[in-house]
Amino acid sequence: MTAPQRLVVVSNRVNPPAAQGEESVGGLAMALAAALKQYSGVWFGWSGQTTPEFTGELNVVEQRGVTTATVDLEEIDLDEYYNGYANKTLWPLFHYRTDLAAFHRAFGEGYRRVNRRFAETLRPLIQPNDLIWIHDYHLIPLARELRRLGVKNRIGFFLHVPWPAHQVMINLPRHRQLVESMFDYDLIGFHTAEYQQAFEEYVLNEADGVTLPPGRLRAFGRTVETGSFPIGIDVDDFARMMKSGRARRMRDLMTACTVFRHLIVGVDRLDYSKGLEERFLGFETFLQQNPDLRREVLMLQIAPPSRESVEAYQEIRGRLDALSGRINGEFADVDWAPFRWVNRNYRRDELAGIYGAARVGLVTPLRDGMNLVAKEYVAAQDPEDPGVLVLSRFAGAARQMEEALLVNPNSPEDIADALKRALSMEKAERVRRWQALYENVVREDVTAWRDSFVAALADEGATRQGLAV
Ligand code: GDG
Repeated sequence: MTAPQRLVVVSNRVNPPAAQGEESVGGLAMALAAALKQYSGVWFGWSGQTTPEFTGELNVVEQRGVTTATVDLEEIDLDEYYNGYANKTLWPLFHYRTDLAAFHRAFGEGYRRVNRRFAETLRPLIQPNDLIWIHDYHLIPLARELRRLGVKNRIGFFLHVPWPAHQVMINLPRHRQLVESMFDYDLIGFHTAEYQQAFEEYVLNEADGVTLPPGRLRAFGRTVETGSFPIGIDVDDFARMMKSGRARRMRDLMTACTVFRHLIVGVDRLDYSKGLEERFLGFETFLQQNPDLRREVLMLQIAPPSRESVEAYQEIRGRLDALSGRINGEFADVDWAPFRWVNRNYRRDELAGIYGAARVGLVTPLRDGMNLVAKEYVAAQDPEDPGVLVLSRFAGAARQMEEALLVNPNSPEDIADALKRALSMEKAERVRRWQALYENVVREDVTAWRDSFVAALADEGATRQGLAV
């Protein structure tokens, strides 16, 4: 594909992929880096560092063919914007945890300030024909700030988390202002049609909006195009990784330590949205209800810590430590324990090996924009003898992965039933379900996601209407 335009990617953190063999940062970073190579351009965001006083000084680096431009933020920005409005207000709210959402004016001010700072720092890098692609809930009002500075380029936004139902969204103070700022984009992408519809419902109900088919919404005197673009994994890279020495060794190791037993695996960032407590209770219920199967399973939950400076994340760790201890205390024997709870980060190739050795992939978030672990688990299976994916119906991935065993992640009994069913499933059914799942993982991979979004954003036929610039 020849691409005349440059792409400017903006996200809170900038993570170009590491060189082959090193620990890499995941499919999304790979896809964005690949997009930048294809289109040329720049990836802009926060450096991850703080500075006593914001200067807007850019650190521009060429890393493995990708140009990154990063900026330091002040400590107060970190508190109010990143740990504050992004991770204590929007993240819990968009994951339906209104009980955990903190609403402080200072957070909102910090969020606006950082979005303004990002816009002012980014502005000089933008050339007239660039496509600008902004990512995620940290940067929702960035287009508005860029428009204020006179930027007329096409700007797209992709939301990696769910867009919540209307009644949940209106818990946010000044929700209308936030949504109004989204009408400065040309294109807004969601993972699923359900989130897209929830956004539309908000706009129709709260902003007297109207729908203008296909996929267009008019409100606040402006028109925006919306679409669903389900993100996927880098299937080719994953297949290469599965063949690596480290993946094979890890697979062999896990197979060796589960002789005569089936491995059930969960891999998640340690986050309350991932349904870990309910999952642990589901496994405990399974052990209680199936004494005859107890010695036939080992559950491994890998959960590297994340966002450790947010209190809700510290608290969940304590509760999970206690629960895992209780499960092993209740069911372990002198020569055997049913549960392994591991709080560290593994290399991606090692994770691939672990997935490959597991008879069950247990992926039960209470809410999740998409969930890439479900797709990685499927990609890692042996086509001749695949394992079974047990998946929350509240993950965006459930919309594409209906051949998984779909469960209500809030119900330990539902999880226990699905585990029993997965463990006793005949090979023919496992193969049939896996084939359908794998087909989808391959078809809707990260390249398809990237290309369909960029094509929609670049679509010259879609002219911006009513922009306030
Ligand atoms: C957000 C949305 C959406 C996990 N542990 C380790 C490790 N991981 C990797 C997994 C997977 C990634 O992290 C997690 O991706 P998810 O999609 O499951 O979840 P979030 O981090 O919450 O991502 C989500 C996604 O954005 C993309 O739009 O799907 O809904 O919440 O790739 O493998 N990677 C390594 N070591 C670990 O220990 N290396």
